[in-house]
Amino acid sequence: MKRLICISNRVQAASSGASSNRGGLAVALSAALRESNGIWFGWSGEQTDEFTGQISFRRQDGVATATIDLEAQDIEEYYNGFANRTLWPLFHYRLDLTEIARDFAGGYARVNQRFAETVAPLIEPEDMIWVHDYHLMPLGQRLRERGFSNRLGFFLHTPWPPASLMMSLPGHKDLVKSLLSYDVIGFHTDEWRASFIDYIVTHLGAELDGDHALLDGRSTRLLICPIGLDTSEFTAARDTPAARSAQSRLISSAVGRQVIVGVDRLDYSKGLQERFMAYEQLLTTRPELRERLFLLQIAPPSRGDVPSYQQIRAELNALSGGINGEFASIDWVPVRYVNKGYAREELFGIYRASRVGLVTPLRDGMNLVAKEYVAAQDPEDPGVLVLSRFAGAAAQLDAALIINPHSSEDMADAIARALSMPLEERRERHAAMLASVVKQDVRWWSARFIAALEAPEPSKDRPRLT
Ligand code: GDG
Repeated sequence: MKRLICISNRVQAASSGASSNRGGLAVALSAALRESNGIWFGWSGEQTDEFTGQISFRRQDGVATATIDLEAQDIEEYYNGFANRTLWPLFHYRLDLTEIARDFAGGYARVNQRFAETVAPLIEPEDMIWVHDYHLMPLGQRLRERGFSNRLGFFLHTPWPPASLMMSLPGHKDLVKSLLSYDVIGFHTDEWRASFIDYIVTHLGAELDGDHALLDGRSTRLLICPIGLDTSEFTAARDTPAARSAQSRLISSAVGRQVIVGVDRLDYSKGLQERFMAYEQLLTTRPELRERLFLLQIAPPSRGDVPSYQQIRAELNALSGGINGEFASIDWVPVRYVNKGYAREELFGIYRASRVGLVTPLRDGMNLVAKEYVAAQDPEDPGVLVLSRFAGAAAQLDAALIINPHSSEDMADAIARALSMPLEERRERHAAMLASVVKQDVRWWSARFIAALEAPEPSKDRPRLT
């Protein structure tokens, strides 16, 4: 297989055991890179006084990494700005939180140019290049402009928003057009791909030939490629002391009460306020359940420099405090709200000890927590996954209890149903979901994307502009 160069905003090779709040991308990419013997290039997460483009090479947990430091202005305008205050909310359908500023757009263009300049000397003619996520959409075009004719792929880990929302972004046409410099673009679901196709056909005049988009003589394959879990690595946690200890601590502290668990980065896309409100609805309308259950919400803070994240944190503090103040008794706390991360092994034990897994984002590209919850269950006595229809994962995990997170009543009904679900139905639903989690795991995902990247063009006659 040809050498693979992965490029993403941050380089955080996965290391099991460490307590962290690494995103799904880190977990997935390390597995893919170890197998392909590739290089992972990106920002170190460090700040430098002046950008030099100097690369630090390391080997982290079996993965070769190459990182650069960025200037304070880059971090503010590109990362905190355009990536996290403009594109992230826009791509999660939150126009109300989308901040438009020319400085942000300028910083985004500058850092993408810097990525292209610094990664260029590492690229050999035969390498395949796989760029990740919304931070680096124009990078493919910047590399083409430098004369690279390598196979170039891009994977979007978030949803793709409807064209009507995309149009609120100044310069949207150039940005989307730049994506068509790639040979392959991967999406988690048919829904995100369909939104993209709608945009490029309506606003760019692109044509479709099967799953290829054609524009200006270039052809780009639009691939549905749902990310999966490193299922075997994750389930290997079962017999570790950390998993056993977390599981038994949670069970013994529950003193017979049923555990409902949520594990999410503290992010407004995850629907945490709506989840707390639905739980409050459950306790209000079903008093017989009080004292017989509790909600454990693990929510490690993320992107704390961004004002909307500070605000959601304050709102969640108020909501959880309000529920506890209203319903707690001398020996029962209805919400255990924890703003810190746990090691993956501990998470395994926590999922396994929980009767209900609540994954209720308002919008999510995929959501790996849903798959982790399924993988961690005891197949003989599994818990029940309550899953938002707006998570990409719902397209695969349709044996979950699928809910609308905007309806507290809908969610409260589903939690009540999950708590009283007969064993046989739990087993059936779990078996169906586990089969999909095992079959379409992270190796399946990376192999599918890489196969598309390696595949020859459908028509050799079609002129290609570089
Ligand atoms: C983006 C997309 C897409 C969470 N708390 C702890 C912890 N985590 C881990 C989870 C899971 C990962 O973080 C979160 O992944 P998600 O997929 O749920 O969400 P995002 O971070 O928003 O990821 C998403 C993903 O990219 C991949 O394409 O699925 O839709 O938004 O693995 O377990 N890990 C540890 N301790 C914690 O406390 N160790």
